This record gives sequence, structure tokens and C-alpha cells, in this order.
Amino acid sequence: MKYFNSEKITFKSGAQREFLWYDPERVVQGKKMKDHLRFAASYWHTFVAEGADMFGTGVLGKTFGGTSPEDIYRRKAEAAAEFTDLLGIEYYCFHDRDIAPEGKSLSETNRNLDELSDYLGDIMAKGGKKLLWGTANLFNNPRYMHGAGTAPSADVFAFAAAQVKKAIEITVKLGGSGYVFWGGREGYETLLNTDMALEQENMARLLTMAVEYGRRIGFKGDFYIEPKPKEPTKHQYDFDAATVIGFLRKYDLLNDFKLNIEANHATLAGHTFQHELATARINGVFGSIDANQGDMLLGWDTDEFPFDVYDATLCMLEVLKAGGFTNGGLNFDAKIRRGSCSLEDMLDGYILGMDTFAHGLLAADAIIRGGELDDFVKSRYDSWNTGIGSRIRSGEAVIEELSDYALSRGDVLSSVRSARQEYLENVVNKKIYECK
Ligand code: XUL
Ligand code: CO
Repeated sequence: MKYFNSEKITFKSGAQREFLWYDPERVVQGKKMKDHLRFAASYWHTFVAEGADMFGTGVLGKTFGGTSPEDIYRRKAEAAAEFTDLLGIEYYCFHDRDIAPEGKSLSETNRNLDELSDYLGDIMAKGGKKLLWGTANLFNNPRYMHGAGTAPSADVFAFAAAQVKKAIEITVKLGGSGYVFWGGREGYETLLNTDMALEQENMARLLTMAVEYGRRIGFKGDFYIEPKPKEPTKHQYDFDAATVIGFLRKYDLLNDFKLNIEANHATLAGHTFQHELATARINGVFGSIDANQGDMLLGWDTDEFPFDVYDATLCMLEVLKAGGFTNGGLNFDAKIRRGSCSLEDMLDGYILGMDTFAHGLLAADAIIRGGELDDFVKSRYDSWNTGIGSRIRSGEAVIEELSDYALSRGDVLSSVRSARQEYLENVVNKKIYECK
């Protein structure tokens, strides 16, 4: 069965659809490009969402010719296998509800999930595709209108826990290397009706139970939290990387979780993508990435396919500095615009994103090899390696000593050097322009 009208997409093939930068077998820093980038297809945007928005219904059917729910979900799985094959993408990610329909009861839903995940797992494994991560959709169904792990109702919390348990089982069954928590409705609209302390404690309880269960049934991959500051709630508890790290530390979960950083969520939080990645890296919790980009003129999560090579370069610089992905990868949590209403437009979207990140990887590699940025940062902080700087760092210096030092030293303005931002920005541009 063929769902997409396209030939296989390869590097500089001269065909109508080709990669200009993504050359999977090309070796960069001793590793193949495909292994640096570990691209994944997001099941929800690619094989489920039909382009509905607040003002209109779907414009691009995703039943793939199926008629009954069972048939439709099987065809989605077949389409996923074909689509990832056409692009040479090795990984995929899903929510439980993306891959099987909800039944009339939780047990019927779980049965649907068992059957359809078997079908999906087999068909993907046959094509050599691997599950990057699974997750539970704890935000769509009306029962979660006030949250799931942070719901005011203990019954809703228990239902969410049951869903997480099952989603972890499916992830393990399909050999997933990660499990994501994105707090869909874990936040609040107004504090007038909210016990923020209890809600956050309960969230920590759910995460603790999930980790304990996952490890007990043999999950060896990484658990991730995906920060996002707002939307759908006015305030999401997992606001940004720093907030999540503080939360994990408070509830003694820092060793159990890494972060899944999403570009558009970073910008919604008022940060750059690079900032969020660097925060994760320096705190030892860099894990995986949801690759997309937002529209700076809009205040919501537009989930566009990334075309900003500059941002992708700084992202890949962080990834390389973090030592690369282990269990994580670049998941395209991205959708084509509603006006792009053919299935093949999705191929163009992925090509756009994959080429952008391939270019970013090459530019980041060139920045590292050139060494200008590293050298500059090193020399900018060189006063910390000798004299008073090293005494402060080692903890030997007390505040009286610093006072005596400052009094004897006189004005320190002469030790202040230029930050040379524009020089460094020129270096980055040059690497982006020159890399091939
Ligand atoms: C929503 C979002 C999700 C998560 C998975 O903004 O990013 O799709 O990645 O639940
Ligand atoms: Co995401």
C-alpha cells in the first residue's frame, strides 16, 4: 500500500524532493550524521492531526483510506512506516492515544492499545525503525480538564496513573529508549481555586511511582520532562528548564529524569533555544529535543518545521558540547501550516527540518574545530585560574582578604576587557556561510 506520492528522498539526487544538507552516512567528528541527529517523526502531528484549529475543522484527512477505527489506526501505522522510510528517518515518538482509539472503558482502551501497538511495533521493526520515546496523552479527554497528575480529584489522578502505567508498558514492549512527561494540563488558570503545594507534591508522587514501576518492569531508557511555560493552561508548572530542575531537586528526582527541550517552548518562556539546552547541559540533565520553531510575532505554540539555521547551529553546538545524544534524539514536534493541505507537504516539512539541522550540525562542528569561541571564553575568564581568582574558587579566600586585595589593588577598571560580541557573531556567521 502506498500512501504518499513520492520517491525515496536522498542526498543531492537531483529529484524534485532531495536533501541538500542531510547526508546520513557522512561522518562528522567520527560519527555518522544520522547518528548525531537521530531524527524522529512525531506520530501526533504527522499521522493524526488533520489541521483543525480554533476557527475551522481539519483540512487534511489522516484516515489513509480506512473506514473502521481499527482499520484507520492500522493504516496510520502503515503510513508511518512508509513515511519514515521515504525520508530515511529511523525513530518515531507517540502518545498512547495517537496509536489506538479510546474505547468505552479503560479496559477496552487498553485492549485496543495492546493490539494496535503490536501491529505498529512489528511493522516499524521490520523497517528497522525504533521508538525514541512514548508518552501518555493526559490532556485531551475532558476528564483531565483540571489536570491529571495535578488534578484536584484523586480519582482523576488514579486514572492518569493507570494510563501512565499502561503507556510505560507499551513503551517497554516496543523497545522505546525514552519515556516523556509533558504536563499537558499540569498547571493552573487561577490561584483562587488552586492548592499549588498539593498539586506539585502530587505530580512528584506520580513521577516517583512511574519511575519505580518502569524500572521494575525493565525499562532501561531515560525518563524525560518536557518544560513548557504556558498553553493550554495560563501557567504550566514545568515552566522552563530551571524551574523543572528545581522541582526535581526538591522531590529528589534529579537522578531519575532528564529534560526534553523543545525550541518553541523555550521561546514561549522568554528564552532562546540555546539557553534552555545550555541550562540542561550544565545541570547534567540534557536528554532529548523536540525540534521545531515558533513564530516570534505570535504568542503561542505554532510548532513550525525549523528553518532557522542560526538557531539550529547553536542547538547543535550545545548537543555536541553535551557529548551528543545517548538515548535522545531530534523529534520533529512540528506541523505543516494549515494551508499546506496535501500529505506530501509533510515530506517537504521534514526535509526542511532535517536539512536545517544537518546544516546546523556542520556549522557547529566548524565552530568547535575553529576554536575561536572556546578560546575567547577561556581567555575571558582567565583571571579565575591564578592569584586571587584561584583563591576564591578554591574557597581559601575570605571576604576580608578580598577587601584587602581590592584596597591594595586600586581601581580594577583596567582589568575589564571588551565582550567582543560582534566579533563572535561574525565568527558564527562565517562558519554558517562557509561550511559545506
Ligand atoms: C505540546 C508538546 C507535546 C509533547 C508531547 O506542546 O510539545 O506534543 O511533546 O506530549
Ligand atoms: Co513537544
